[in-house]
Amino acid sequence: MFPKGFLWGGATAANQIEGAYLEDGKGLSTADTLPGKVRFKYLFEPQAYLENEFDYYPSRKAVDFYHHYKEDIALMAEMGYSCYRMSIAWTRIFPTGEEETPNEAGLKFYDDVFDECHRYGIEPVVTISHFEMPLALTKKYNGWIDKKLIGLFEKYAVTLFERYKGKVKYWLTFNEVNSVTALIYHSGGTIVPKGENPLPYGYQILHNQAVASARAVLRAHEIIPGSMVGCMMSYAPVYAHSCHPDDVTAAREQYRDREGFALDLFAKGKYPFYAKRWFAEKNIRLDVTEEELETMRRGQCDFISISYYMSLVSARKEVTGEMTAGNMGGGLKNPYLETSEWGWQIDPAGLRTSLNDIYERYEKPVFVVENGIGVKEILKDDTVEDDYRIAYHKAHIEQMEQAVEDGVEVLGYCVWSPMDIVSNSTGEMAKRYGFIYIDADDEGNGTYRRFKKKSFAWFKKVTASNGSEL
Ligand code: BGP
Repeated sequence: MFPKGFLWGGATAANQIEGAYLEDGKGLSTADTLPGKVRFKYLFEPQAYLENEFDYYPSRKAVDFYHHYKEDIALMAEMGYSCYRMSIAWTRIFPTGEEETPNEAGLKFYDDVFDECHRYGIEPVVTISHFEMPLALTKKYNGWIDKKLIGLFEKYAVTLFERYKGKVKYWLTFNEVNSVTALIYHSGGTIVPKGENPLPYGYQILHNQAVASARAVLRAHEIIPGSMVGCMMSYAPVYAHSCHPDDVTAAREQYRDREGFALDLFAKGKYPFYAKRWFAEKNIRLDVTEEELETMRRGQCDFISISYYMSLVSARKEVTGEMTAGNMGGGLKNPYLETSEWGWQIDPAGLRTSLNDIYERYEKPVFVVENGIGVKEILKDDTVEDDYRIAYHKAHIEQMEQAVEDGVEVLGYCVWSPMDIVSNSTGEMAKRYGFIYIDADDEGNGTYRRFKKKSFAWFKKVTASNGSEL
């Protein structure tokens, strides 16, 4: 049984849905430099994104939410959404990140979007930075490796809090912030010089974003009394490959590496007890001040939000076996689980495990802000019979309900995604997550018309029954 007021909705990201990449004063963002299918090919040599001209940039048009937002929000309302998780493009507000005054046309666009949401009683849940930032800050400061970004982010966040006070109560600071130690350009806008060890860069950026996040939490509470500011993590439980004690150790290490370390910074406001050894073994020395540590302590997040797609298997070094892909990287294949066409292991029970583990460790409310399955689909008779998507979400909602029955405080559930949008990791439209099909292909061809899939009517029943009718 889900509690009264449980939030049901869907999630998107500005750079994956809006398009209009230079319209109404918007500046170039790092996401606008990412090409299509080769997008992750250059992930570890991002200089290539700035030096080459590619034939197509999916984020520049995305699915044109910028001009379709009234129609799209009406469709979300028709599915009975009570919340909509979306992100604001920093470059619509501060095109280079350093303007004295914000871009009024950009502020107005999101005013219109929030007003449209409230027309239907939909609560916006706003990600301040979702895998994009002004490209100008990469070019001038090399992104988040420079602590100047902390102040610029605070200025951006305060501008949003002051403008949207009364329209937005729920905020998330950085999308999948634990990805930044791996996706250094993608999440931090920083280019690691060729041949240098990326890890010190990754952990300095994570520190800088933890300080920035804490400052945003403190300012939000000051400007918008009653506001709730969450951190956002890509979360996957890590299972030991066997009961061999060294497999258990390997799983604990991978958990800490993937999410545990970052969660402590944002949800406890401090470095984990094992950090000293962690940094010594990785030969990392951070630039950290006492004042920053104090800010982190005072600016811990109010809740923990997660994307949940899969679980992972970890084993001691000598174990080999079939591998599988995943969000932010895969691992050993789990023989008990099916995978999506992109190799992501489907594990509904892992969601109950994740929610229990997080709540037990941090005793803060948890918000599932992404869960979904990407599938190759073809429109037939103006719809898609996506029974597999209904089965996927039904199974995950059932497990989430078990976590609620266990006593975990879960704030809400947002599917990824209300409609087909640009894939973050592959730049494809072909990896379709939506309950609404969009007629657009990987190269941006199509009518961009919206079509309801079978799951659209199903989700309407879920929201209308507060999750009791699945
Ligand atoms: C998460 C991102 C989302 C979304 C999702 C699906 O990592 O927070 O932005 O993209 O993954 O992944 P993909 O689009 O790569 O299939």
